[in-house]
Amino acid sequence: MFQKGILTVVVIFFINVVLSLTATNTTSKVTWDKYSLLINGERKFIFSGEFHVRSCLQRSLHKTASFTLSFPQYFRLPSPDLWRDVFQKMKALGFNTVSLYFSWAYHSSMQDDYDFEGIRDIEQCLRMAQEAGLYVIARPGPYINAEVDNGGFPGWLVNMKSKARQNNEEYEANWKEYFSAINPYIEKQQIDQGGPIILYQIENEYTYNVDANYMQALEEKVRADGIVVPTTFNDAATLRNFANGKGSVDVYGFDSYPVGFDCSNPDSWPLKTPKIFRLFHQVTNPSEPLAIYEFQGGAFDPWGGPGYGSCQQLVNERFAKVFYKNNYAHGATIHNLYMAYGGTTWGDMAEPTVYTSYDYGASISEPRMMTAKAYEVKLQATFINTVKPFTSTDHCTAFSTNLAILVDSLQDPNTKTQFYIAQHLIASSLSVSNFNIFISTEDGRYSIPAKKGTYLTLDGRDSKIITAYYDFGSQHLVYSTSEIFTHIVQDSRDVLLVYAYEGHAGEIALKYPSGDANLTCSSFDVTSDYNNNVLQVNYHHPDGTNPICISSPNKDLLVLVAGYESATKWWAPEIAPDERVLISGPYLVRNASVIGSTLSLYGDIDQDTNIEIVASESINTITWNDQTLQLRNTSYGTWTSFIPGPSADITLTDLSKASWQYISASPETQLSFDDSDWMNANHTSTNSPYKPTTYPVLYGDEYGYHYGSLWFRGTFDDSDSVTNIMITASTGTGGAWIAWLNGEYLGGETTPTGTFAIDKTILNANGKNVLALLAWTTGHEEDGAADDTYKQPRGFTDVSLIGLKPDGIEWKVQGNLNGEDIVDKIRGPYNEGGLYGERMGWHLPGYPDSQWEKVSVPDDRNRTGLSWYRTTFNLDIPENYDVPIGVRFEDNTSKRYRAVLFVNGWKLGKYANDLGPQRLFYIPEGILNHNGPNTLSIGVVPLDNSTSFGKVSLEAYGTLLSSKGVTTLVNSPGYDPATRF
Ligand code: IPT
Repeated sequence: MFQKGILTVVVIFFINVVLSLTATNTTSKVTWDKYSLLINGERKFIFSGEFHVRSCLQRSLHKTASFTLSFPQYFRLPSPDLWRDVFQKMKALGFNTVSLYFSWAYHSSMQDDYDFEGIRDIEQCLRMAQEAGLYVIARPGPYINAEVDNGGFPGWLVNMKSKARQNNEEYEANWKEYFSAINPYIEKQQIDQGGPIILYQIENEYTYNVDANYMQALEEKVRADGIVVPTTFNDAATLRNFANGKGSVDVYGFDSYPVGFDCSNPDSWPLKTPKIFRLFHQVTNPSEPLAIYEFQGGAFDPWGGPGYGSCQQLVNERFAKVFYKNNYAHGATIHNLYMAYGGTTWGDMAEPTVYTSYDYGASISEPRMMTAKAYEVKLQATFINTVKPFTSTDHCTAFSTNLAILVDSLQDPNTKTQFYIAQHLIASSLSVSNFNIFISTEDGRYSIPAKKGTYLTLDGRDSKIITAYYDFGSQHLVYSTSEIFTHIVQDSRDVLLVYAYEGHAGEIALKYPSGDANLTCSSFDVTSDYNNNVLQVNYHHPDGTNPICISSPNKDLLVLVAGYESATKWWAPEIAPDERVLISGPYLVRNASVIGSTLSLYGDIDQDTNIEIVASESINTITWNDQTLQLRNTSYGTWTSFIPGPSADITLTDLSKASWQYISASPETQLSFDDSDWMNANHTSTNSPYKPTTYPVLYGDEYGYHYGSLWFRGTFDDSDSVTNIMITASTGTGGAWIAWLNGEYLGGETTPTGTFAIDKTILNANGKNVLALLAWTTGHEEDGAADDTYKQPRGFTDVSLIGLKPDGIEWKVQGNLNGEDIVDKIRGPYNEGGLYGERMGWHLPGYPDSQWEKVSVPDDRNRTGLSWYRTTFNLDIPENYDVPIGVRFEDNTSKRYRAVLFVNGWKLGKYANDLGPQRLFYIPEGILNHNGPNTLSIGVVPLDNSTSFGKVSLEAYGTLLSSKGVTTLVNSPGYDPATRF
């Protein structure tokens, strides 16, 4: 058995070698081998093979380059200038790559019709990523999941007879149409053409019901379209799909979400971090780097869920500490966080399980603000960027003195630098553990920390990377029990910044073979000991950052010892490749540059901020956002200064005092309404695998209406015998529907079925009767299992009028104005649904609403049916301020109503007063005019017969003095009567 196992591994290994050697059509600018990606012919981090590794039990693989994260789906931030802001923030946090989904649906409302302009300008998006200094992993699908409607398939695909994500002619013609439209943009932005794209993902988590011929066909098309960067694939888990054999990709990887998606128990962690990755990699694709193409960066939250605050807590900075470091311990060198910035699932883009905000509890919050996790990610990414040997290591065994602690050790075969990654064996453990670890390096064997009575400490849910046998600047580090943030060369001395939680003991050992070293500037309790050429320094991590100056015969060293909180405030922007300066204090340091003797810093400030700067002594002027700073010297050779925080008085219009226009908005419910220009809903069969119980088919998609609310009107005349109406709707989780008969409210339901006994007095015996049905939909399902689930209908599957003669009813249907041939090409397919106000353009700036009734909001009147409110307000946010603003709804949550929120014509919120959890809706600057007039337009959909409408207010998420630059207004066309009919 054992031998057979070995044989299998060996055979798989050789197959892999052969396959990677035979890979063709790829650019020489991005290649790979078992160690790493090579970009532009060079390993990002150099090491020289896997041999001669003393003390390593297993000789393994890996390591390089990319520490990546998933953006920001450009389609979730409809304001292109803010893409730049998010990219720059990601770069500042230490990422070097972003992974970008492209959404088929976002670019195609109608077959054969593609749009890559304005907010859909992916070329601009890719350029901005590159300008920010990021590589890109392109993930165009065709299927993307991503909690978007249809998993990214366009609405029109729903009517396909054939199965999606399988090899068949109909689907193939469709995805080829899309690939032919999008691939030219991706092709041009590949690295070999000077662009940022280094990898191209085929499909997405195509893991169940797979058809290798389909994968193969996608790859052939991609190559035929001129894609020359390596192809990748993200398996849904460690399942080996398309790692080898037909349809396999160049660099296989997998996804992992160890705490799942239930944010309602935000402190509940699994007992263990994933333990399989290293072994899985060795068995599955040992000739490629270990790639985790999606690792948990947050979680999504459903309608009625606990809200994104809880997801932020579930996937908090502690999670990032423990679980990301565990991945590194397994050898992951392509490590992509999903998401790092979530954004907004605006309009009708969402699939049913998520609501408008897609904050995701990610590192950068929906309004583009920093979180505690962002700062933790910065600590890790800066370490990875700085300490090169970490990117090329073999795995070794290591031991601690505490059975509760698991230690993985890694060694770079070239430099012999070692890393000991310590975590609690029980990942969820809350206990604090003290321990020593045994290390064995070229310097010797040690039990660290060496100082009696001190220990390495791990708090509950904590993990540390301990570095040993490491050369930096002119120093040789024997080991450090404090974690390294970064190090720089400051002319005549080296600077090392280390951190741990406040109060933890730290011990640094440095080799000074040519003589003793002295401590010259320590302002806190530090002891040292020089023995056998090794200087051992001991201290406890303080509340702030304290210096230890070491003057030695080789080169002086400043060690900055930080407590965790203080460490998170340090930034280490590059001023040249691998040359950094250090700045402590600011909310964000976007970038830094040196020209002559001036250091120019750009960043954002949230409050009065004391800063400290470590940079070359040749610098004599330091500017912050182009303002010269007053500098003071510290006794230990750094500068301090002060940056005044935001001082502008920012008051937002009080909308409860504003004048609003009001109109009732559901004429479709009335018997007299003229629906003669509506489409007949008369299909007696459907391609959908989800067949209705009653006919005709009352699915919006069937008639080309794919997004948002849908109206169906059924007219019948021999009505005197109708006694009951039984209805089953299919609106999606969190959806709702309402029925009216001859203008009388029958009921509004949040469950699929409803039965209404019909009071004869409502009916027009021997006259015309109209049953009007409104479906408030929450989008189409995804197709994660490749089984056509995305074709679940939106509309009604069963409308039974008990007592009506067969075929006694004629149906009409109405969705968004003009169906697939959308009227508003600028805002695109997700912006409008089928509500009367949406069809009439009541959401658009400039709609002539002066004849509407003047009211104030909250509006206490009880009313039947839908209504619409409009108001305008001005903003005057001062220059250089970043003040993300949202619209908040507040009401008694027992009132059952839904609302659509439009700002300047853009649908930026779908609100469910009865469900929540979202009550504050982010309106991105650019859509929101921060210096001028704005139009707010709200359609209210009461589910009950009478409902008042609650409070609406403007709210700032924060106030930053910012270097993000000017955000240009997004083209937001106003009302044009010629297009509305
Ligand atoms: C993974 C998808 O690839 C991604 O698009 C997104 O939907 C993510 O999940 C959850 O937010 S699928 C994985 C959970 C099996």
